[in-house]
Amino acid sequence: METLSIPDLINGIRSGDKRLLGKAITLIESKKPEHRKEAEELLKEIMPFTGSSVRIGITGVPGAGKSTFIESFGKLALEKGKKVAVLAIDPSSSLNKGSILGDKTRMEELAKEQNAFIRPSPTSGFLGGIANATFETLLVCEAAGYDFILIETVGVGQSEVLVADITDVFVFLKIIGGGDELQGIKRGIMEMVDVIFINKVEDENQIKAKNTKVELMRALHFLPSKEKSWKVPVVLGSALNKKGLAEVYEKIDEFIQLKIRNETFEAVRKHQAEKRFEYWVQEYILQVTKQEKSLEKYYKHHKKNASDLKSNPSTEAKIFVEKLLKK
Ligand SMILES: Nc1nc2c(ncn2[C@@H]2O[C@H](COP(=O)(O)OP(=O)(O)OP(=O)(O)O)[C@@H](O)[C@H]2O)c(=O)[nH]1
Ligand SMILES: [Mg+2]
Repeated sequence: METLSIPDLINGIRSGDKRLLGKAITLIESKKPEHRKEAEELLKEIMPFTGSSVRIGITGVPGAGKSTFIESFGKLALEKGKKVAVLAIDPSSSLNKGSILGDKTRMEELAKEQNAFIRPSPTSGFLGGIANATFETLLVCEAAGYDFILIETVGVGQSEVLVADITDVFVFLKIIGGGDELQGIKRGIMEMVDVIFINKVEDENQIKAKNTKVELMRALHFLPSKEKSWKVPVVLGSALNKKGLAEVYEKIDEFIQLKIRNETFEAVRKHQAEKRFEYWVQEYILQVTKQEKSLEKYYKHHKKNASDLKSNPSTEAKIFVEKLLKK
């Protein structure tokens, strides 16, 4: 790896050099402690240039059309003079299965654009977890001047929660049929969404799509509203044929404006940052522990006591932390 000073890297990022942006992200994703140190330095320096993008999470069952939607939506944003970065979050990724660059074809148009940047999901196992790595990547993209950061959830399960912890607006892509009308509701996604897009609505399934919309609206009606005065809109369209995307764009804009008026935009971001702080405190305690043999021995000892199922894990944790503090 070529050696670049952190100031060089920052200048490169700020001047729109995508290659150096990629390098900075690789640094963030690195497991090596010395890289982490550099990453911290980089993040510290770029903080003043972050915060100004709209952070959008996109979820939906596999095959719902998330990547296609991102490509079409991204191009629309580019037409409006915006810069677009695309990231993916995949809590299960250890191999490169199904992540956004795994199938290049679906975003290749966007990837060619000067004002677009696409980064596949990081692989697991690095310091800080997937959500934190994705968040830090998002920060560097903001410092590079991207106006929209689109994050595709890959895989099912906790990815929605992870993405909700780092974004401002959550878009749920729904497809008609397959008896899955209530799927999102069952999985608790309906409580998290801000905008719903029913995708693949084309000539032959207009009526079905309208029925799905009615059902969704009915379901939404029974849920407490997440944002004061916001009625979750259900937009019909086709990501492939670029239908309905302008409406989603508008709804996202309206939603962000409302959050700013309600003073929840910044409040939510602050709350998210607090959660990350708490996470990192735990992470660094573990790191300090691993650096010192005697501490690591205690750590393993108390962990073992807990895993023997005879002692209360919280008691064991407390004893360990007390020992740590005495050090
Ligand atoms: N007819 C039609 N097909 C679409 C539309 N949007 C996406 N597709 C197709 O649906 C398939 C899946 O699309 P993707 O965009 O890869 O879906 P995804 O949700 O990103 O899938 P995963 O990342 O694998 O979870 C592809 O064959 C797309 O061409 C649409 O609006 N209409
Ligand atoms: Mg995809």
